[in-house]
Amino acid sequence: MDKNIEQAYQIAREKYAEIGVDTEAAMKALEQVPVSMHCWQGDDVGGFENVGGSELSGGIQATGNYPGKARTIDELRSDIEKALLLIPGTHRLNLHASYLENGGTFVDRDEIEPGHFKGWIDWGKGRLHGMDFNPTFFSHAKAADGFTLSHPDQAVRDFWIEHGKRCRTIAAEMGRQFGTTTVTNFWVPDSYKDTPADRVSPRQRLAAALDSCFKDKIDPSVHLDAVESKLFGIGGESYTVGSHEFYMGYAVSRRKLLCLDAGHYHPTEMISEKISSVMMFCPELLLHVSRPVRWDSDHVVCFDDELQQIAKELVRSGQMDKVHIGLDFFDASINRVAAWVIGTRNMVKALLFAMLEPIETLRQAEAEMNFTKRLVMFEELKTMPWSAVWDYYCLRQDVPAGLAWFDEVVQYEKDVLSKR
Ligand code: RNT
Ligand code: ZN
Repeated sequence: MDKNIEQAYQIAREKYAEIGVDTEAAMKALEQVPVSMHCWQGDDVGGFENVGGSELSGGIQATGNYPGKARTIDELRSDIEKALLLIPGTHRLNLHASYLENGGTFVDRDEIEPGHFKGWIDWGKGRLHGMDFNPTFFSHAKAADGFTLSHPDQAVRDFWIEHGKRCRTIAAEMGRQFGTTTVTNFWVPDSYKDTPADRVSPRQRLAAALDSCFKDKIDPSVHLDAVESKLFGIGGESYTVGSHEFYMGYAVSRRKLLCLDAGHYHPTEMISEKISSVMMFCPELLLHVSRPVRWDSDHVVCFDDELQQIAKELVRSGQMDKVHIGLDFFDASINRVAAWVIGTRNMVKALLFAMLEPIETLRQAEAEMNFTKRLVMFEELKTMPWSAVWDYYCLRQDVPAGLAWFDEVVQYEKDVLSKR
């Protein structure tokens, strides 16, 4: 262990002890929290349904053309392995259905089976805490007019319902194989570019279609369903069928998980503010931690105010067992492995920062209406030596502290990515 990091940690430990915070307990708690890293940062959401990936549609966009994008499942796995080696803790992988292994023969969305994901599961065992899953309701001919589960044509809806059902079967198999619950997240792009004449019917169709998808009961210890709302997408600016109100109501009435994506609200609306309410009324919570810049731009997650607030809300809830933390960003303008590492390390770092909060003292000040003390403490906590605890945690978890992880990514780019 690096002597400076060790010494800095000892000092930090004492400083935190002075304010009643146990750094060892915080690190122990942190170890228990897996983050679900999304596969789609590695290939700009292209997937492997078609050779070379599919053209991205559904109102989401990956911009940039940084060299070295994963072109095959093996390349993607190799990139994920590299990233995971640089992130402290044991984490999960979040897969989309379009990342199936079809052996080179096209398999349509209504035909996929657990076998198409066996390679992923076998590869993930021993590496991952588990896997999460997503039906892919975009980048497909049957979603070309912007509608899937709420499409007016029953045949189109049935196609997508079948896809949703099959995804749950696949996900349940993942949950069984890993021995941890797989969360399957339903996000559909269904939306209108311009003002609709009928806002009601698509929503009624979406609710009915989701009910059909979720008809079969699955043991919650292996599988849970989540639904994700959105404000608008590119080309669907005026009306999104699955709005926040729609899914909040749906999740509460059907006892499903609600997925809060940090980029799916009005620019000044923060998901950190929503977590406490959602957790009161939904059985569990899924997050898509992302970073919106002016819109749902899916920038790499930074250690910014909102990320810190999100982590604090989760930790303060005291219900981490009911929270599933997923990431959702895709930046094709920088080294993609670095993007994963930056965003995922930031998420873990923010959780540690939150776990180093003397929450009882803060709660007490608040209960006594001592808002001065509350603000004084919040401000002082920002410059406590939490980064010394972070560095120490990284080393204890056998991953590089500080900038050293980046040297490894640079080397990987030289040896592997630049040859693609
Ligand atoms: C789109 C949603 C959705 C996707 C992924 C790829 O706006 O955020 O979660 O980003 O499913
Ligand atoms: Zn999302």
